[in-house]
Amino acid sequence: MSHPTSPEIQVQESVRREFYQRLDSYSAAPLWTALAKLVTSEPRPDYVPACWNYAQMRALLMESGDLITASEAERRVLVLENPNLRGLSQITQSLYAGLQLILPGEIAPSHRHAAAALRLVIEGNGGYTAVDGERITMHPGDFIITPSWTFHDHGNLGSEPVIWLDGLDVPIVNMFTTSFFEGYPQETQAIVRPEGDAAARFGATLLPLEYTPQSASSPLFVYPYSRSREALDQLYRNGPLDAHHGIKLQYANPATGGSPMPTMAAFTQFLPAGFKSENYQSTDGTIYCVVEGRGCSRIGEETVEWGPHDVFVVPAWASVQHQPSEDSVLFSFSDRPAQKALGLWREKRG
Ligand code: GTQ
Repeated sequence: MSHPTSPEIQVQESVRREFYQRLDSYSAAPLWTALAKLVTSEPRPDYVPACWNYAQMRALLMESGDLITASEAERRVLVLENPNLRGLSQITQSLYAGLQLILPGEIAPSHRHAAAALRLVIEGNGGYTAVDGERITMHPGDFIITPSWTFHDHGNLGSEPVIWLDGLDVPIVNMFTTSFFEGYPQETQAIVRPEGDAAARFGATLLPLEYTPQSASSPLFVYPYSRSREALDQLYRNGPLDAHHGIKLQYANPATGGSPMPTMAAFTQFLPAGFKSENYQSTDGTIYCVVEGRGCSRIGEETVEWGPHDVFVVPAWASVQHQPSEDSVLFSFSDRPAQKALGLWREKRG
């Protein structure tokens, strides 16, 4: 059934243009010239696939260490800006990413904000972050969360630089114009629980008696790499591999089974050497960080080559195919839970 069409109005294009100009002075515009760009038949991100080479970024980060202290900078971070979103501090249209450096003896002062943060520890031992009154020692590969409005400060008690990847939902918070920020009265927050307390309460497949979640975020702040690596390894040995994802797991809030924070999901996956994943698309643009291994990924029409600690972006709805040349572990994060909560998330296999 086709719609009955009304006869076309014969009118000169210049007459229409003159009308559009008059509309403009009333802060109004015709929808019909904008509709196709406004409501697209499928996701059309304004940002592009990109990859940041870790050796290059590390050298720049160390250079920044000679220019400013963590304390003066508040956070000494090199923001990873999508090449098509320069000046916006966005790696995708909804997420922020950066590489943060803390040198031995330094402190990044305590503060809190509406934006939620996640960290993937990249290198160095002796670093810590304190979240909500408890200190967490960082080890390479650990996944750490800083839920919305929790005080957090970072420090380095060791003898080597500590570097991690930050992921924040700042563009989402700003899109909703819901940003708040507050400094803590002192440089470091009061520690009210011994280290490991949250892990004992929530991280041992046990829960406190009659526990009801008090927030939308996980009460567990650190997901140690040793445990997630072991899980990936065992599942690889048990098989089978998923054709699109290899062995892939999502980090979970142990009290709800949901994502660790309401706006961002994080994943870890093992891809054995020589594996070639099948094409996969999803609406959540995803930031990857290579924990171990080497390979390349075809992202739409482009191919990015990656090695240890490189960061790369797969835009929303871009078709992705991973081809590790060595046994590889990829960490990734996206805004999937926010999309799911709004009924918007979609995926396509093959
Ligand atoms: O560690 O609190 O990369 O507040 C950007 C903003 C890190 C942090 C960032 C932040 C932080």
